[in-house]
Amino acid sequence: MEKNKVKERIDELVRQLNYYNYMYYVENNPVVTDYEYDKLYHELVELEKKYPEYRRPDSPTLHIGGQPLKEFTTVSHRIPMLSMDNTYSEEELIEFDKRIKRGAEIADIEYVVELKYDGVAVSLIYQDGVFVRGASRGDGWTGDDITENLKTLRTLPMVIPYKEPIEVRGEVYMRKDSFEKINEERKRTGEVLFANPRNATAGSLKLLDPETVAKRNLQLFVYQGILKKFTTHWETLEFLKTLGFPVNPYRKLAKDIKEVIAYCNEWKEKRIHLPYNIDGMVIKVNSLSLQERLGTTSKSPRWAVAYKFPAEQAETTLKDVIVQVGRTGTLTPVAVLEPVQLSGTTVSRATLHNFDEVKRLGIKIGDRVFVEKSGEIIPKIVKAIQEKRNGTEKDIPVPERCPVCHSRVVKDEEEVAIRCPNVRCPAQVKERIIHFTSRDAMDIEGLGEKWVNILVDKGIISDYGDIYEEITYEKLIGLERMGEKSVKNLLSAIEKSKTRSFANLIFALGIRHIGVHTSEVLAENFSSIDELARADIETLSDIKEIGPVVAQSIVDFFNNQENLDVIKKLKRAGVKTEREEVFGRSNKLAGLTFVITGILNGYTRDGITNLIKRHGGKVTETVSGKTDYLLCGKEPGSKLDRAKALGVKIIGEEEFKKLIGE
Ligand code: 0OW
Repeated sequence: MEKNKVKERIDELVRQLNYYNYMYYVENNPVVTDYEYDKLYHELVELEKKYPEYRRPDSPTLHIGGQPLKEFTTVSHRIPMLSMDNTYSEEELIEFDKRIKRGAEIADIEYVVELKYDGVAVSLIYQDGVFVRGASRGDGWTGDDITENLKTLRTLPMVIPYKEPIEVRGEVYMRKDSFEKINEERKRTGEVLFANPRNATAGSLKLLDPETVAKRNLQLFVYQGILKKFTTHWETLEFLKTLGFPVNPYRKLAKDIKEVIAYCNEWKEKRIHLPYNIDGMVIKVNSLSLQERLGTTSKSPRWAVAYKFPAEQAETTLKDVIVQVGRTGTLTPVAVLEPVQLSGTTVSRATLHNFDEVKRLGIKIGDRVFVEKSGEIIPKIVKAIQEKRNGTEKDIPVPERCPVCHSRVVKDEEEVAIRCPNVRCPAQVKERIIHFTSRDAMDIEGLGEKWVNILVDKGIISDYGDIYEEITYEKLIGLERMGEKSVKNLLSAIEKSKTRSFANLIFALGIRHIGVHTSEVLAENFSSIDELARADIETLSDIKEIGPVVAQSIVDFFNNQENLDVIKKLKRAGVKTEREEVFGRSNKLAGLTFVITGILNGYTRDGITNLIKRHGGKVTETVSGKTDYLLCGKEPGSKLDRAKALGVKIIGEEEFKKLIGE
């Protein structure tokens, strides 16, 4: 294709794909199938690779995220990003309205009422219609330059059909379902959970690697446009929508404060049906010239207020505080409550997150307390009702010793958590072995929580190295509910686990902060456990995606003699502690392109991708004429139909293993 045809094709593809994205993400109304979209997207990626000079600043391929930063630069807001005064009742709203009328000496004030998205405020600057800078609100005057991270938001337009300088402000937020999914993944990989979608959003925008941000499925609603074109806020929002910005459809032009109050009450009930959290409503004077005249105080505008919904609260008694010890030794206080009804569920537990929180709340055992379920999934204690104390309440001491093994606890300087440092603590021993045998680790069928607890309590195993040396036919057959068949199954599952992939083994070790993905990154960069154990902080930090906290955690793990002793047991038992490719990186798949669909038995998606690459093959997302093999697992997706239609060879896991001589 000659050059000008290529440029035309790229322009056409970008226009089409951006329109499909807008309809899918902003209007929630997809106009093409995923496969149609993938095909065009794949064509654009290939053309941009061949003709980088024609890559456009508004190309949808920019949403995948650029290179990781070492740190954020600080930028200042030309106009400070102020927060708002809060109101909590109709009376306060009426008071606000009276104040405006006095200040403006006008009898009738028109307001715009918007939802108050519970996220993180950002500023977006466009020059000549191109997104050039994105910043966090920070303290209102200066914030972090998070342009690269914001480019990963599918709902943020990279280019707009407006060439004058314009700044747009909005709220980045996370949908409730994305929040659930991310916390499930973090639970599986032993990472600290996010308390609510807002924290998850703030944590995600603080990441230095945009590719990781892109996986957090962050969304955006814009709520303000700073440009000299209109006389009212309402027109500005309408205009922003025509430029392609995601403007929330739920907003009201209220002719007086009565209509404002009615709209707020309407949403107090309706908000639980929204796919994202709102923590109130925002009320703004509609006239921009009146906004200008009213001006701002040092921290907030006089022409806007937030109306906060009263969070669902209930009163009950704090009966006890128990301390849970997790796999990595973290001690977490949990409140045991007198069961109470709260937004449709019976609540008898509330998380206290950590002991700093216990101190901040100043709660005592026996207290009457208010519990609340606002954005969080797990209810939290908001305050102790001190005036109801009768002197019998008991202080909650910060534990000096682990409740399970009585070792002296340690406090992590960079975290508020306190931990039991004893790797032999029974609570940690059990949690670590359960983690070791779990699906994404060594995947030992039949050795889950129940049997690990039995075998540890009977003193048969005390670390995951013992699994291979101490679990014998004789010891098992004597246990109740362990018949001949299940003994045989368990022993063969243990045997089979010795050849799990190197990445699975790294994950199975249970090093703090190391999840499934980081394990695969490490498996890519080190060829054996010994080599990983020798790595120092610099070597580890040089690896993309390995930050200083993770690097330190790895070094600490291998500096602990107990851990090295357990690894010796694994080696003695013949567990593979080297990367597969040490048994032969090959060119068996050189020049071959694979697409993967469905669930594969022995591999995660990243694992199989890396394996194909190690044997010289290529992996792409969409089936096309260039695809040599479709590697098909259980419950294949639409790619299977596509492969059949194109006559692409379809193979399963076994044929694939033959291809690489496994
Ligand atoms: N979170 C929101 C929201 C909104 C600004 C304009 C000047 C003062 C408030 O939904 N819908 N509208 C505004 O308007 N602000 C919002 O959130 C604020 C921004 C900074 C702190 C809050 O998150």
